[in-house]
Amino acid sequence: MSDTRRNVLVRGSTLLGSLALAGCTDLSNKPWVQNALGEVENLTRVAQRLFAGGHSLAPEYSKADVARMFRANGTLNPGTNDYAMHLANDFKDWVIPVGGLVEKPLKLSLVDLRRMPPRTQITRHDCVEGWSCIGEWTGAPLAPILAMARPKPEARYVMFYCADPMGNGALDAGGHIIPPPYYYESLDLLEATHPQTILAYDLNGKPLPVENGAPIRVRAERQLGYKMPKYVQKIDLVDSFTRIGGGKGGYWEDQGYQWYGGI
Ligand SMILES: Nc1nc2c(c(=O)[nH]1)N[C@H]1C(S)=C(S)[C@@H](COP(=O)(O)O)O[C@H]1N2
Ligand SMILES: [Mo]
Repeated sequence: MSDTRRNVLVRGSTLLGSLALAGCTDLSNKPWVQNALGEVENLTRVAQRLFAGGHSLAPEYSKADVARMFRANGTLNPGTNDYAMHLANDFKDWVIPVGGLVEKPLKLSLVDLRRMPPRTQITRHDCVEGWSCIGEWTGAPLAPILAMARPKPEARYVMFYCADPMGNGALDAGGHIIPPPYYYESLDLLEATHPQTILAYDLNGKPLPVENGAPIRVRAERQLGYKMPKYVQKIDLVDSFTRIGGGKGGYWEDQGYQWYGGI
């Protein structure tokens, strides 16, 4: 690794440190943003080398196109005691660890995420079940977050683990409870570093409603609905997902949907 590259990385690694400091609100501060941008460019290059394709943008719409009520689908409330506690507490203790194959694991609170330079996008959501809906999403772009965590060279996919159990579980032949799987999804590094891939916290200018994934859901605008996990509680970088869950990269993929959910 060149010295310049190492310096960029070392400076980059202080980004979250300063973010986590109470009272650090100066995000327009130039070195912060510029270092982050350098990191993102490096990571994008790595992702484009690993996976064919580029970062063409999904269409964006105007305020006039936004649906009055954004439709909700799938889990509308995780319904667990743990989630109910976080909801009652305004998600103040909701912390998303970013780990796995990274040099610098992170822990992101909602305050951390809201302090990062935001992105707002008005986009059309397409569900495989045959409906679409246009909404305005605001959140923290994932690319600079991953750049701060510094993916190891082996990292290829970003796994998102959600707070909602899918179903009630079952009983095995011996009467033992088999717990239900939780929703999870994955994106490759190319999609994860796409500029329209954000950890969204607002829908139409207000904190995400529970039914749309409060407090944090992924928006990856070139993807079908099921590729955008709601209620995200943990992020992991991995080299392969074949040993995770049913091995197909996501809850719906394990039920037979295609892993590639590009539109
Ligand atoms: N955690 C979680 N994420 C999820 C789902 C879900 O059931 N649980 N459903 C998926 C599907 S199929 C769609 S179409 C969208 C629906 O998002 P919405 O409820 O905001 O419309 O979320 C996706 N992400
Ligand atoms: Mo969907």
